[in-house]
Amino acid sequence: MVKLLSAGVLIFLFSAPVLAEEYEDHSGMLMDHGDGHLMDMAGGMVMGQNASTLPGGCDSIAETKEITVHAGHKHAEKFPGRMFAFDTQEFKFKPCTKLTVNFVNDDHIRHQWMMHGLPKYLYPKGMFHLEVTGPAKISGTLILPPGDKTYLVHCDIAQHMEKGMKAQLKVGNGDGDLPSIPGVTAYVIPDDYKGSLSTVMADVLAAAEIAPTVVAKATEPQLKAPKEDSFISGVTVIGLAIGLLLAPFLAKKFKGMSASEVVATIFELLRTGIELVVKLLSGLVKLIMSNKNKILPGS
Ligand SMILES: [Cu+2]
Repeated sequence: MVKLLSAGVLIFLFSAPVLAEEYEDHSGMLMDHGDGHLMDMAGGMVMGQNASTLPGGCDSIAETKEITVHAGHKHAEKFPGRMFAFDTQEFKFKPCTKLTVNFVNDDHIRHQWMMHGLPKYLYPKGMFHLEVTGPAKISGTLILPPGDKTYLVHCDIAQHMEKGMKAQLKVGNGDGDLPSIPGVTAYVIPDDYKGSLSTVMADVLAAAEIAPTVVAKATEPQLKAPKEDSFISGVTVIGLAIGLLLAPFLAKKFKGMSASEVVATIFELLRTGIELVVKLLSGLVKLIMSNKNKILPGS
């Protein structure tokens, strides 16, 4: 019983730090660098902060709103094929709203809330931007411009928007929808889930079995090719050799395939072939290098 209890206590002690994720709050740590640019030493950043200057066309602040937006991998789980996402993909506010965004980064990497297309006389580069390495919170305030317009909100860290961290913020009625907003609008490049992993792997393995002989035979004519500039170059010979060798195999393989499937298969075969050549070459280089190292100390 005592053993069981102590085991329970141990499990609790070890799981406590995992359960209670510490979120660093950057709001009180920021230093004002002017022009709405705030930073702290821990990597938190706010750009385009504006809590007081009315954009042209706004007579007064229409509304004061505050939102909390989470960013992280777990919010993308409901969007097949996406890696990152905000917890909300669409926002709507009245023109001239004073908006405070509390940005919570749930991941252990860097994320941004970056809004584009704002008037440049008020927001540097037309951006309002919150950025922090998580898990952490950071807050910023801006005053939305007048008029109906849809603004892009995204994370600009490489590939994070492409992988799902994209949203739209409509002021008034907005002026349309942006593409590839997870759960809101259609993807510009839809994911292709045709074929299971087992069929894809079978193709790769089949290609790998054929590739060695192709590479071995294709390199032969190149070695024997004459050095003078002839009409049929070494490259042509290799191309012809590969083509001739592959033709019967491809004809069989491509039976009943659509054009796009044929192209995909060709590229897959090429990739496998190139990978094999690279592997052979790097193996050769390693071999030469290791021999050199053996000889040098002795000589
Ligand atoms: Cu990100």
